[in-house]
Amino acid sequence: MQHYLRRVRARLMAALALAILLGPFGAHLAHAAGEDGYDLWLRYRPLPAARRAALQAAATGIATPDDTPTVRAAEAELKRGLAGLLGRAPDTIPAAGEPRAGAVVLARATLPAGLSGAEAVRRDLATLGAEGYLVRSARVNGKPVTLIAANTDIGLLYGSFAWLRQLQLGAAPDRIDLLDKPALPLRVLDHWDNLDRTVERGYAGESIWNWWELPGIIDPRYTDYARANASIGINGTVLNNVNAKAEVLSAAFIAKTAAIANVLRPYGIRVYLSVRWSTPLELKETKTADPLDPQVAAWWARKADEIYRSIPDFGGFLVKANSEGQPGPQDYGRNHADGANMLARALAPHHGVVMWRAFVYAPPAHPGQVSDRAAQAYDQFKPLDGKFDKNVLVQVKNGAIDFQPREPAHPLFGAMPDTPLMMEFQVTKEYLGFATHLVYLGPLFQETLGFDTRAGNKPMTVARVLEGAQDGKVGGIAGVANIGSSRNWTGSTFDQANWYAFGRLAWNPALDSRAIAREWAGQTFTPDARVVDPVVDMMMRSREAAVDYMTPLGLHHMMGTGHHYGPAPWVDSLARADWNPVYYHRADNGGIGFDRTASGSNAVAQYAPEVARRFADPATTPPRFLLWFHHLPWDYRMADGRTLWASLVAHYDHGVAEVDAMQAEWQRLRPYVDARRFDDVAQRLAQQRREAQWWRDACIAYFQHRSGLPLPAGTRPPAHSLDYYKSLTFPFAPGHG
Ligand code: GCW
Repeated sequence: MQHYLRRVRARLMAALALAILLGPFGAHLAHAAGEDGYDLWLRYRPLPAARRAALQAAATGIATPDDTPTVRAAEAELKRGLAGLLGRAPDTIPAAGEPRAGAVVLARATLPAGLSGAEAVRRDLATLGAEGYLVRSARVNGKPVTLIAANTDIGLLYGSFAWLRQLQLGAAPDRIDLLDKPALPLRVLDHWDNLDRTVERGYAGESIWNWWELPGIIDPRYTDYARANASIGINGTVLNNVNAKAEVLSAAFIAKTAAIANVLRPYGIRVYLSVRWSTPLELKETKTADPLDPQVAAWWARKADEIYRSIPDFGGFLVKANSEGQPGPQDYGRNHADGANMLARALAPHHGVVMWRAFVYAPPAHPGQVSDRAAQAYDQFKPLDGKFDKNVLVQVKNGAIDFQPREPAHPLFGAMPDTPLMMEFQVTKEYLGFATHLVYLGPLFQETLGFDTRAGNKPMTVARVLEGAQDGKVGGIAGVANIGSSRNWTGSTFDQANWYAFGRLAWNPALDSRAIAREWAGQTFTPDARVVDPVVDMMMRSREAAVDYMTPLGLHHMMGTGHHYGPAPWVDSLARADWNPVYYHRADNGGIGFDRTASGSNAVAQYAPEVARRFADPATTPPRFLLWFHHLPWDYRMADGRTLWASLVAHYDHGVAEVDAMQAEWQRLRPYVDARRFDDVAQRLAQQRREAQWWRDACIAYFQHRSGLPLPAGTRPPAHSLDYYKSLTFPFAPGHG
């Protein structure tokens, strides 16, 4: 009892200290003793008193245009947001009524009579396209209002979310002046969710799609999913795993999909399905799945008609074909374009698209053969450039191997000028510590989007390629979702930031990942700089930390077999050579690294000549990609004078030290963060610290065994023997397909 009272007293003291420390932004944290994270970045906690007064005057009512589901969604969000920020929701002003002073006026195309600066607004609207918006302070017949204007309903919804974001971040209402539109038309989440609700590479519980109960039972969570996505501009979702089942195209599942589409539609989100190449064959409705067989094409056309009858705005199909055992057109001697175009023709009359994945690689002819997996997608797709129908997008993973902690950008981004490309990022952290490790992916996304592929002798970033800067072929961005049914959606607080950053960069690939982190932290915790600064600092160093304690200097694919949890650089016995970590690092007593120059696989030649030249020479290859492109002796001299061996060990040590620093930084935030989220993050960081040490120790033990070299002076020896690390097994690790 005494113990209990002591604890209560300690909590009260902590709350008091919190209120004093936080000053203006304290109110909304002090009462939030335990947040469960369900609200994501849409928390709308009460503003500090001074800010509240200003907003009160600027939110006396909401005037909306005619009643559509999307306008209703915008109005509902504004009310919800303002109710939270102010403590009361404003009234709706009927469309016919003249806006009162302090009204929030939603204007779609038709501007209110008596609007100041109407000409400028009209000019701006003309630049905003179908999804853009503007938000600014204006006057209607002399009365001050906040104007949210767009050409379409969805623009109004995006504008409403953007305004609320600024308010949550503490902006003064009369200073908010926004003009924005997305750079890319397709901003899509790919769910690797199976129809039995397991999630391939999912670390946040089971799938949010309750297929069994659909379409009769609609989980209100679908609406919150739509709100969260619309708030960052995501406008498409692929509901099921790319390792797809034929049944998803049965009438029963089309009805379930339609029920989800109905919930998402007002939020501007289209649904897509992953389809299995052999579906008609497996459903026993055709005798073959050959794309050039007219019966097969007719089947897909009928299936498309059937889908569009219940989902008129269905987005289209995502396809993984002839990849990792999935069937595909090559089974019939056809190529990827034959397959994609057949499906594209079934969808074209309905304005649907095919997102055809370029993630393909075949087994080497014999073990040990240097058929570089990194080179295979290019080899298969480059010759097909220009051969795809207009409504096909080729979806390319950010790097040529597989969502590693670091990869150079995929060479296909610089090699398909006549094909619209989609970026595929992985938001779920299959290779980056699952939902346990704090790894903010913003810098990884930004690094790839900013990679200069070169066009002729001019700069051409991957982002500009996706935007069609080179040739007008506009693409899109997809992210493999990290969302599940855990209460906080993503399994951990900081993994919410990866969903957020993905959406923001899909909207505008030129955004800065640090600025995005600031936005996210300000909304997720508090805009107080005493919290935002250290949180953002932790986030910004976190990805490099993971690279360092897992796969520094361009190493890749050394994770445990199947589940991809933890280090396993020693694995050399899997059926396919290119599934074994030893295939990728090639460490022996002579050296380490994959030679992708002319003396090796020559994959480097798949980049534009200027880029290839830089990567072909170890001296001009950035250290972060060194062992990706080169096999080098252990005593190779790095630019800083250290040997490669000493540098490798130092990177491992630095990675672990960075987690120490992140832990210490988080501890200092204890007074500012509600206990529930604070404790959860602290526990995860402690686990990350243990796993970082394990990675470091196991890899150093193994590479020392390969190199036969002594540890550099002053290096702490691994805690256990190499045999110990090799003996660890992990049955039931999550996310394993
Ligand atoms: O990253 C790998 C994963 C598989 C995945 C595959 C792919 C969906 O380990 O789980 O399958 O890539 O992207 O198709």
